[in-house]
Amino acid sequence: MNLISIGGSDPSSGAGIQSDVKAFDSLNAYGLTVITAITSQNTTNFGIVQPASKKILDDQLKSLFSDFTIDGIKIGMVYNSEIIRTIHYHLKQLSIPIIIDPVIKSTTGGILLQNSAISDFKKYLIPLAKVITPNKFEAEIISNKKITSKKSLEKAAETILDMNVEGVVITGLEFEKNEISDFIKTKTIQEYITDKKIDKLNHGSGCNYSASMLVELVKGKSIQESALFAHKFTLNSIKESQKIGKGIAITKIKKDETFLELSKAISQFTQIKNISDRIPECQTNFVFSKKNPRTEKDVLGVSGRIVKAGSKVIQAGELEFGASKHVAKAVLTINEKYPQILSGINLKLEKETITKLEKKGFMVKEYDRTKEPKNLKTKEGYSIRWGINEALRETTSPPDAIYHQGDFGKEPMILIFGNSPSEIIDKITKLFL
Ligand code: PXL
Repeated sequence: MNLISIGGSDPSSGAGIQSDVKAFDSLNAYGLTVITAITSQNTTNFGIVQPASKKILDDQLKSLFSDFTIDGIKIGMVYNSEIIRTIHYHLKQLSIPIIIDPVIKSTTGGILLQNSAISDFKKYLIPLAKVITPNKFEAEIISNKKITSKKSLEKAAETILDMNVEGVVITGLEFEKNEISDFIKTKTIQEYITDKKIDKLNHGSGCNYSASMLVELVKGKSIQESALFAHKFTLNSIKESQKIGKGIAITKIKKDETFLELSKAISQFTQIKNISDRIPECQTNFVFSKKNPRTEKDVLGVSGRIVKAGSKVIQAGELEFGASKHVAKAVLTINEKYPQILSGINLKLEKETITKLEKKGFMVKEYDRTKEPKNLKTKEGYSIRWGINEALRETTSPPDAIYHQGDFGKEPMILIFGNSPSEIIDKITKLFL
């Protein structure tokens, strides 16, 4: 995947095109850059801005388009009207995903978009975007509406949506103390993603958000899914941020797709309608293994499991390698025969689930726990290995699900497997929606 970041140079590499190249690289995309302006700044001060001339901007864009297949574009700092119009000229015919992060001011106070350029920004740039990701301050300026409540926020998002974009994500909202939310609006959905706030003043989080969201959009993911991924990616980059200079911390991206993928899928899982009805007495774990796992320590799971809390389902602990025993053991066992299977989840066994799985064309296998050899029953962890191997006998491709009807003191259970957590979410969505 080849992506262009059109934006300013930040010599501290905390934001701007330098930060985007790092974000793209961490997600296995190739990052190309078109520099709109050179800034001088560090982690304490914002210095001066030298905008690129029309001539060099033109030529950078031509050079890239004449050589590479471009799959997606992110636009960040554009500074003035001439730059905006030049970008518009080169991008207006494209049909690839374009994401705009409408940066106006830096955290350290630098001007990234001149006041005089705001009307051209709205007229020429915003309509090129599939998605635009302003923070609250930027959304206020673009929509010309003060945001003081959820209601006024939603109105502002609607105004921006009417500028001919498919989606607006307003990031970094703080309605409740210690919480941070992003608000997504498209023609069909309106939704908040909320997490615990990580209280770290940082440089680079907005850039990380839009860069990671672009990668997901280019993969063909929906705006909603891409935003959820970007939300997790960004929070993680803030969590990992480091004080490299004397001033504010710079976000850091830990290359761990296992973590991000699972975290995103768990969020999706907990939001499925009436999913609490599918959680067994012993609760649920959802796991994702590294490739070629050897032990449970190679398998990421939820330390406190995914639990019922009234009619809601919540993730009751952090994601940790080695956090799951049973579901991890099942995935390790199936992975020995089918190395592509890396993810699994356990759900309450219901007749209806099996009928539906079969009706949808999924491969379902069963084992009978009452037939388990007595000498294995007493050995911790051996039962699952035995059962999964029983169910896999005579299979030549991996089953989508394996279940057992219980035994004395053992709750009936179904496990759903997949190559990745998102594949499992696809299967569950097909089943229960
Ligand atoms: O984070 C927004 C941003 C984007 N681009 C450049 C920047 C900044 C913030 O400082 O300097 C070049």
